[in-house]
Amino acid sequence: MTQPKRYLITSALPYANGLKHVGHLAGAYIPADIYTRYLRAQKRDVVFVCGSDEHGTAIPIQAAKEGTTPRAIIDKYHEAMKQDFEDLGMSFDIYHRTSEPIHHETAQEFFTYLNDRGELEVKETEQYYDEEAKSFLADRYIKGTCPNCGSDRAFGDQCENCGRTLSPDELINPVSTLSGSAPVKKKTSHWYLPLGKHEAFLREWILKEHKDDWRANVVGQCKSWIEGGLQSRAVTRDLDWGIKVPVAGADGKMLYVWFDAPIGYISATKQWAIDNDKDWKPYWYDADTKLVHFIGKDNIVFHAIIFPIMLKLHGNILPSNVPSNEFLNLEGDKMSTSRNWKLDMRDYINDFVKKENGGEQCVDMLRYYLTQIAPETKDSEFMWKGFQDAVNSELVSIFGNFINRTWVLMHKLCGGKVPKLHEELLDDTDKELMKEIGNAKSKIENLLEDFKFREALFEVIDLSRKGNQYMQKKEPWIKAKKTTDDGPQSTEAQKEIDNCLHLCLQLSANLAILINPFLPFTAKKMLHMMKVVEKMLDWENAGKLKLLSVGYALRAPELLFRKIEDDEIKFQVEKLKAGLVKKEEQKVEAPKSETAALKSEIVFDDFAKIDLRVGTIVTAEKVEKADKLLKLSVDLGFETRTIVSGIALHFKPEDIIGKQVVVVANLAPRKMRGIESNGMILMAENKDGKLHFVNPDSIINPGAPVN
Ligand code: B3M
Ligand code: ZN
Repeated sequence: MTQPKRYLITSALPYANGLKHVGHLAGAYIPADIYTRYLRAQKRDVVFVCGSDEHGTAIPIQAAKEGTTPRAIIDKYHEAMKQDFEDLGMSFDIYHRTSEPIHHETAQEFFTYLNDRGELEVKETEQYYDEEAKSFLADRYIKGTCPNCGSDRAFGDQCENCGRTLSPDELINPVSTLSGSAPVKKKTSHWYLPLGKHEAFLREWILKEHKDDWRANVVGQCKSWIEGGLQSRAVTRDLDWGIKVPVAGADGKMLYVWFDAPIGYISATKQWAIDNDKDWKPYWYDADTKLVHFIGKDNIVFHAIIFPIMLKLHGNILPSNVPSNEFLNLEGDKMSTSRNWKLDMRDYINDFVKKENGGEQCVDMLRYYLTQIAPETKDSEFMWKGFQDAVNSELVSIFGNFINRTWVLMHKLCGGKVPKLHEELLDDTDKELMKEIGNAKSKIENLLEDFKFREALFEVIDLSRKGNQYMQKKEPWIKAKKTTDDGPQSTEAQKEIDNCLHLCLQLSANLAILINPFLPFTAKKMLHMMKVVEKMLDWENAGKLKLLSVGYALRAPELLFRKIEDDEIKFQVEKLKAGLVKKEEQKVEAPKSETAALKSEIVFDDFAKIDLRVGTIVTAEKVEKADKLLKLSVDLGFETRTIVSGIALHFKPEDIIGKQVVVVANLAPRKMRGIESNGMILMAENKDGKLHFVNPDSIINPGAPVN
């Protein structure tokens, strides 16, 4: 593997409109932090940037809610988020903010560069305007009735009740949230980025070059977008909060937040370079830089399609990878800020990390659990009981226990010093353990380079498990009885004890190196116990068996992790339930049947039993010896399903990847040709007998309900 010369790692810039929850942390921050810490331990040239996203309508809306100014909102939440990230060990080289002048200049220069070269087009359209407030209305400022579910909690971009993505034009009885009056249509011009012009590039770059090294969910979503037809996207808005469009006469127009926010990665790098007397340019212009964006799945198109087009037009490098995570649910339900079903980072810090509650070890406990359940390929679930189990039966009972036993026995049986290794006495069990230590490094390294953090962490814990098994087999405490029975000195038994503890100590040093990217506070504590300097944690030391020198005196054992008690878990679950804001009771009316039913009539309850969802086909292949069947994997947002479908005579597998379909998602599984099919895809049959997909008229989130 040839190494790139340098790395630029980014985590999505969170909106400065509120505190962020652990779902965010698991998605875009912890994985990036693990990766960066690993690269640093490898002594690679790496810069890790993040910062607050301080523009967009989310900010003035929050300001209105809190009865204050947008400026006050960003100042408040920027500081709060920065602190939370710091408390949870995120090791950004810079945590910047998009309200800084350097960012405004950078974003404006970017826009001007593209505009001057004719890469943007200006178009006139009609948009909703509030005559009382004298203001064009951003999507979020228009409320109305949802055309889909009839709820009156629908906004110009999305219905809060059913989750459907909307455009302002679809709302029934639109009302301005600024003045409460009905908006009128008014002409306005905006700058657009024509994505369609770049289709060939995207096909080549994503669907060919990166089809294997990017995650399937990312490639799948991009494919859906590309196949769905790439529309021009407006990159400016009529707003009074944001970055001014740098064109004479464009008063009242701001850059769209999704135009400026990713440029925030560049301005953060510039600021970092100023602060550290470095040159920022190679990080964004030199092809030998590996740029990696860590994000959540709702940000995929912006980082994998739109921003890369902007970067290409601007002469910058493109991302090498865009590892995106799916969503993290909480105790069986979607995390939601509006319903207050969430665990804020700040709440975890207050309840666990504050000194009296456990301190830094609790940071590592959360980092551990969130990595173990990371929604890398599908949505996953934060369960308080699961957190307790992960801490008590893995961190405490396996990893912590191994380290603790090693230290206690070393003090008891080897005088508190690293004992000698008597090579002539090494048996197969010893050699096996030595081999495992040697192998772990490359195993974990490969997984980390592949962004498989869950598996990598599993390997580290597994190595400590092997340490426990080794010790259990060697039973130095039994041998110790022998030394005292036969006289204390230089017996064969003592030599065996020495060998066992010597190897356990070298393994402990290795574990400190390997756990460091994941649980940095634990690694630090282990360094302290070993009385060695941080340099030992250099990744190149992993796999070595002479990290601790013979005769070196080590400190007394300290427990690495405390247990999580039942009442702590109970308290958290109750707190969560008590805080839940109930969804408004929503009346759902039965649709009237207009055509005479061919099948016998059913009541609404029968219909309501069927759970229809929009899915995206991610893979498709022929089923052996069954010419009508295709085996599909379909992304349903919350999970990816295998579905066997009788459509092989109508479609070639390669032609349907990325297609959106409607899936009967709660159909009992059934086996077809030995393959378990979990659901059914709706197809319409034309009178010529040809099958057609039934699908939404524009690309929407996989998992969206069809009602
Ligand atoms: N602030 C959206 C989000 O927090 C947006 C990310 C920007 S990354 C450049 O999900
Ligand atoms: Zn709705």
